[in-house]
Amino acid sequence: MPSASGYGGHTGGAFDTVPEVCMLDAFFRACPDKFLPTFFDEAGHRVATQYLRCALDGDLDIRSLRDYRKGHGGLPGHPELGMTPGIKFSSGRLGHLWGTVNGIAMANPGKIISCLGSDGSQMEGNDAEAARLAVAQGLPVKLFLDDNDVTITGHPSDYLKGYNLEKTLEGHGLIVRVVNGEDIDALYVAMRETIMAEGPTAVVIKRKMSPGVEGIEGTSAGHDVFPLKKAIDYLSAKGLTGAVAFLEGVKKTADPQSDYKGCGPRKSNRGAVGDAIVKCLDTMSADERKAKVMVIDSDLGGSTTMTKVQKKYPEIYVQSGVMERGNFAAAAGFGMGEGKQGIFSTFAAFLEMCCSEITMARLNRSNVLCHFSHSGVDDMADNTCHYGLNNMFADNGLDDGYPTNLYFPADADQCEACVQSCFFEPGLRFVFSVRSKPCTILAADGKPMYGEGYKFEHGKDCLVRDGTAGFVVAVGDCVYRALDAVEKLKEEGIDV
Ligand SMILES: Cc1ncc(C[n+]2csc(CCOP(=O)(O)OP(=O)(O)O)c2C)c(N)n1
Repeated sequence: MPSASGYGGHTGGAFDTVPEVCMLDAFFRACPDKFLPTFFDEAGHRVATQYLRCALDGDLDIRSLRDYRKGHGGLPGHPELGMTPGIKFSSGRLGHLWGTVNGIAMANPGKIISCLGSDGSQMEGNDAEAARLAVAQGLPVKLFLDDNDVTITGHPSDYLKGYNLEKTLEGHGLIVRVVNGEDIDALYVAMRETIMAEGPTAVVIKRKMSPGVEGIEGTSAGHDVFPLKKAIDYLSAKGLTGAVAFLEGVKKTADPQSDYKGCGPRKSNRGAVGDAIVKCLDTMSADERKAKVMVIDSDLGGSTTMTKVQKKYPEIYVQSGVMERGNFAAAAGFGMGEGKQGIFSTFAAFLEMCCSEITMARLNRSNVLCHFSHSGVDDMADNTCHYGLNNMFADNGLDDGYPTNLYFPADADQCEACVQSCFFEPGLRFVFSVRSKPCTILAADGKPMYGEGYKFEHGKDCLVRDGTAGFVVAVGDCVYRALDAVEKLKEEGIDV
């Protein structure tokens, strides 16, 4: 559906965990006094199963499932308490739920609490802390972890060698069972045993991503929205002609406003950041690059376009896991010497996670260039947990003279000029971009404002249009919308 409608984002094996959800449901119904009957899921992107449950429980009109991920449809890309009838918790930032589930267990003595999870979510440091607390307190928390060896950028067994869910959790003191998730009988036995055991326990459920979907099974393509053709092939093979007809009838979404006055073509800001970083690296010798620059991602290198660097200069690129704090700290550590720099990237929403590490990087006088993409709310089929609302948190130091600069360029041209200008500067530099493609800002003469000949000047405001009746001040992707408004007002004789 999202692929057909154009609403993007990760749905991540949305229905892969249905076997364990059905069994948990049976346990909840069989022994209602023993369980808190909530299907907590720390991998919030699998929310489609949650919505299906809401509909089956009668909380949600089944027809509304067609609005999944649609703007204002009430069924966003991650569960959000209070937004969708029947949803009982918020999730969507990986690694943020197990700790909460521990507290819920403490608040509900005598009840067993379950938490679905994933190999991606378990990479977050928070889960290690939650594991220690659950073991120390003997909490009856039961984890069912979909270990499909797939995250957004690939297979953890390739890029995060040594990562092993079973050993990690056992090391913390949990009793762990490992099972093939597609062997339903074995899954039942493991789930029953883990429920019957005392204290915190886990079942590591091995299965391929999107089992049974030809061309997608076992690949990270299953994490994203399915290409329409693959979905149609899958449904057709099962004879589900009604579903196929529905999908074929879904219309692509588009910005209802097609023309922005004073603006040129849309170009990707986040793509421009990746391109500009590559161009800056091009100017260095191979030895210098290797000695002075380290680029690290957090399983979102494709989205933040840092994979452009990975493709051209793999020797300075570290493909890393869903571990923003540790990855940022590594970038800061690498960038601790004069002339050295670490380059870090993820979504702007997750900047909030790194605030303390940013403070310590500042105190260590590190040189870090960060690209926080998907800032704000523009073109996001996601919801509050994925909005990049707190970019200013990066500017969280005292005015101690150590440079910390935040840049939110207006269009792709300015992005490129901005990165070129700050790349070789010392200190902490944060470049923000959006998911969608903003329009190019045109000068009053109709030429690109930040095109050829433009030089980005740090700390200097740009006058896009002059006027006499008042001011409009805008930043980032707001500039092209503000320019459109200014041009329309000028047409009406209001000269702002
Ligand atoms: C804190 C945080 N960092 C990054 C993301 C973006 N993200 C969403 S899903 C995902 C990978 C998830 O892998 P996994 O949980 O194993 O899901 P699967 O691919 O198996 O569906 C990432 C990095 C996020 N939601 N939260």
